[in-house]
Amino acid sequence: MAERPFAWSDIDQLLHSVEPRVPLMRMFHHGQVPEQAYTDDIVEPGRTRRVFNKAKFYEHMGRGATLVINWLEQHSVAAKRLCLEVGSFADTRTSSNAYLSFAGDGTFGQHWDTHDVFVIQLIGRKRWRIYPPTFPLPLTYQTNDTSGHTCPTEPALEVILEEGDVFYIPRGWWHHVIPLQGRQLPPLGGVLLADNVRLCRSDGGQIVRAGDRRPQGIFRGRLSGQRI
Ligand SMILES: O=C(O)CCC(=O)C(=O)O
Repeated sequence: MAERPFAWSDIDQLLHSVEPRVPLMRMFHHGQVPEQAYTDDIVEPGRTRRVFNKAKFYEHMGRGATLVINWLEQHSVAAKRLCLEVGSFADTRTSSNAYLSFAGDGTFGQHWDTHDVFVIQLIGRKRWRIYPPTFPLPLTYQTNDTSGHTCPTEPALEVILEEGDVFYIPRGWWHHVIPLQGRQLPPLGGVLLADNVRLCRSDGGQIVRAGDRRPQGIFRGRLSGQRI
């Protein structure tokens, strides 16, 4: 990747300019953390504005919480570019969520998603454990928590995603994500949600699109770094 598509200054800017309100921003730590636990409503001339309470925010994050920013592309040109790049590659609609963690045992436990996912590791590193589907190609309402299924014990794959890695997971594959420390900056993962992705494969480190079939499995590639 020629340059970071998303820098810490983008996050600073976003956390400063966008009000931390559900559903745009949510904090998770073994379940959803109430907004009041890390934000304040301040009275300004003519309006009340919600802002992060820095001390409480860093306390939660330091203990292992994750901040999830939904529909990131609505607030960040860099994220919009990534959505366009992946959407044009996969020939599908995309939207994006970002997962910011400093430490801890992950945002969610083992789960599957009902949409295809392109993970882009934006900053730092995360470990992804992937397990085979027990309910292949679930529809929107066929979520893991209502299914009665349990995650297989043996992962099909374990990968550490580094900055610039792109990782594709078809819907229905179980996964569990852990932020890794040890570098200068805490990890930030971007997840692009995609509808109806066609078969993709990784070819010598490059992602290529191949044919007009359903996705067959997971793959890992690199961001092209090209600008749209
Ligand atoms: O990066 C993360 O912390 C969690 C991402 C995830 O599990 C998901 O998008 O389904």
